[in-house]
Amino acid sequence: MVVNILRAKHIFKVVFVGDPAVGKTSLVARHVRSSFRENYIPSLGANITSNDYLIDNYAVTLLIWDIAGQEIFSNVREKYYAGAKAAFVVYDVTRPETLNGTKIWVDDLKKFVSLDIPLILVGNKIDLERKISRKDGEAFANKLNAQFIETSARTGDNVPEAFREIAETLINKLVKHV
Ligand code: G3D
Ligand code: MG
Repeated sequence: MVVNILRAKHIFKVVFVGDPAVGKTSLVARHVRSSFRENYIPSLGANITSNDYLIDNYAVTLLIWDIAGQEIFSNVREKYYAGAKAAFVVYDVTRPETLNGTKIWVDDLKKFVSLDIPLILVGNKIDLERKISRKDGEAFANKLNAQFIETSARTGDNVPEAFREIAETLINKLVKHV
């Protein structure tokens, strides 16, 4: 019985937010290329992919929602965010305005989801010449009460780690209550 519970699948919706062209779609594409099931839902303007993890015997599936267009329109925003259990909040380390933009995305997200969902602030494009230091990114993550990671969707640097971090955080929160 205990074994069955441990093996039950835990499915979490996670959403990507962030300014246009920060690399949201590239991060998802880089991560799910090998094992992917993709679903474009035109009425939501979202791409949904899924990825499976085994974390300490817990089977975890992330349903990863990515805004398909550059804009998220008000009439679909609620559906895009609804039921999200975590969010990737992405900025581009070469464009400082995108880091400030994350605050607006997080404020918007929190109008629709529980205030305490795990957030991971992702500084993407570290293969390029950066304008935002790691330290400044970390400080911003602290203010947002978010985890922090820097990635490159181009080279793949830290991309699996970002997804795994979210999967681990979610399973810890749900199952282990930590
Ligand atoms: P979005 O989904 O957030 O709007 P995209 O962003 O994933 O569409 O990426 C926007 C552009 O940034 C793309 O360039 C993409 O190739 C590039 N990009 C994304 N991530 C990285 C990265 O880590 N490093 C580098 N060097 N470029 C990246 P194009 O030219 O196709 O528009
Ligand atoms: Mg995109």
